[in-house]
Amino acid sequence: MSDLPIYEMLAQTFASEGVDTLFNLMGDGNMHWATAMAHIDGMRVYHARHEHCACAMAMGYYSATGKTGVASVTCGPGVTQITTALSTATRARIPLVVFAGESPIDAKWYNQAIDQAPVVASTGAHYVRAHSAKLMHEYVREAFYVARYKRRPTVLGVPYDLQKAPYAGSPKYKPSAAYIPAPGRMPPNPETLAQVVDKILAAQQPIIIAGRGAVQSGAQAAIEELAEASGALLATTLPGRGMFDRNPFSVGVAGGFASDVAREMFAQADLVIAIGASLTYYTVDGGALFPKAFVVQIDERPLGLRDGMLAGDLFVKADAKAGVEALTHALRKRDVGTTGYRSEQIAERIAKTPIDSAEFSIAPDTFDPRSVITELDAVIPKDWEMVSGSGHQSYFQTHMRGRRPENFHVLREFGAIGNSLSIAMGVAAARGNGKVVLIEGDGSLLMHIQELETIKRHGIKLLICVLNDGAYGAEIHKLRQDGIDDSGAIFGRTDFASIAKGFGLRGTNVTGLVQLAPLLRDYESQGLMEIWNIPISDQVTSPRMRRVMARGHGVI
Ligand SMILES: Cc1ncc(C[n+]2csc(CCOP(=O)(O)OP(=O)(O)O)c2C)c(N)n1
Ligand SMILES: [Mg+2]
Repeated sequence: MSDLPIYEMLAQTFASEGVDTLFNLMGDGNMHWATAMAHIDGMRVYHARHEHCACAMAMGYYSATGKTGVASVTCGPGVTQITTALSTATRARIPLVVFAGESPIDAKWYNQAIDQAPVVASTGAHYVRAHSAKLMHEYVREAFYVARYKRRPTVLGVPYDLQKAPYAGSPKYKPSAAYIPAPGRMPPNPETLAQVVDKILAAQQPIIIAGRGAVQSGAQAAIEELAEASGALLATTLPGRGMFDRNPFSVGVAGGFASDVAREMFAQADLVIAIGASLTYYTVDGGALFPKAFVVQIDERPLGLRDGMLAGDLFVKADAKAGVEALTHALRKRDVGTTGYRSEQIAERIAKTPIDSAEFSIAPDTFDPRSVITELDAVIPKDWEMVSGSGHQSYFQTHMRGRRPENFHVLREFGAIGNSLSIAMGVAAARGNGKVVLIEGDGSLLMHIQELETIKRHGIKLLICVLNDGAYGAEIHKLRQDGIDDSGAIFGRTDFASIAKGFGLRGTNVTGLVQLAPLLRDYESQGLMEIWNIPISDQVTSPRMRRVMARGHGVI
């Protein structure tokens, strides 16, 4: 038995897990531990203004670094505040560990007491009830093991009186890494591959969709080779976007956000090969994107049933890169020269068809969001980190070109607004070079605007571009379609430049798109976060919104 209080020992175990950055909001339940964390050499602790935001920052930190995100909240209200962040992390399969206090184990009554485990369980996250002074190492290890290996967010609940007791367990901590199998790349089954080769040889119009698993496996070059060998066009999921932007046979993103030409090509497809893509409801646009295609899925973890739909017709369980290389090899052995979907005419159609050619009348002093994105795409260097906001405006930024999927950060799996400012802060904290841009809607940004104070206090540098339609755009378009009063979703265009200045930061209300290039030079030449408040038309509806409205809402 040592004299070290449990909270000190727990901080050391987090450091042993490789944690170097913590996003925190203090209360009784976590303040001793968080202070001990701050005293660890090299540990960076960011103190947020809302617990939800602390968790979302940790998620952004993961998105930028691949390391487990770590946040901390107090017991009771600290935990109830984070249910949206946990639900988002669960759906996005983000390794996140949240150190939460629990109400004192020896108290007869405590005003913040709540049964935390079922609150956390309802979000799909894992809860570790740390009630034994002896088993503290096991608890921390379990939290990191579940977060990392099962890719499931985990909340560690430690009663705060117990945290002050002396630690009674073994002195040496064995980190979770020792318990995480590293089986290497899984090769595909040759018999299943032979069936895929048959399908490719019989296909006239094959399309490949590559997803996050393909990015993580480093499969991009191998996929382009397979596409060439099989005559397939190329597409990506939203998290994989940008992967093939330089390839003339790439149609960009698949799914609800797909361009006109991508939809046209998918409508004719007779074979779709999904690689490292789980084929969510959104990727297949609820089943409407490629109704005629036979679907092959190459994935380490094929799901079969996905979002209430049959995900594929033939499943190859394999690592994306290993599976694709083996498939190209098998195809080359049998190929008699397939051209598939590829021709000069197709490449020309892809190059020349506008993403969306619908016309709208744009009120004076506002901009077409499509022109705004084109200008931002030209002005913002291609290697900067791009964080995607939510709401209706998020469609437009999807069509920025020539950027790597690793530089896009999009965590929208739970469909909640209000996360992206914090996610961008986590990315910016990880990068520390100011080359981080958040493109966000006005409503979503206002939901947690208090974090501008955190930005100022910690000197976090990022650029925020607000596509400001003065409304909850996602709602007004649907209300208008149904002929219902839209005034409850219209608020007027908030003056974000003044808000930024009020927090001691920089802001500009943009009046002409020609301002953006000099504004970027200005932003780069100094050290503060900056907001560009760009008024956009509330008339321009995205093709996705138009289709959703035509179908009568349903799931969007
Ligand atoms: C937490 C949460 N509350 C409410 C909603 C419903 N909702 C979806 S989009 C949206 C409007 C977002 O407005 P803004 O950020 O300005 O983006 P816009 O749609 O105007 O482009 C709302 C209220 C939601 N998705 N999540
Ligand atoms: Mg808006």
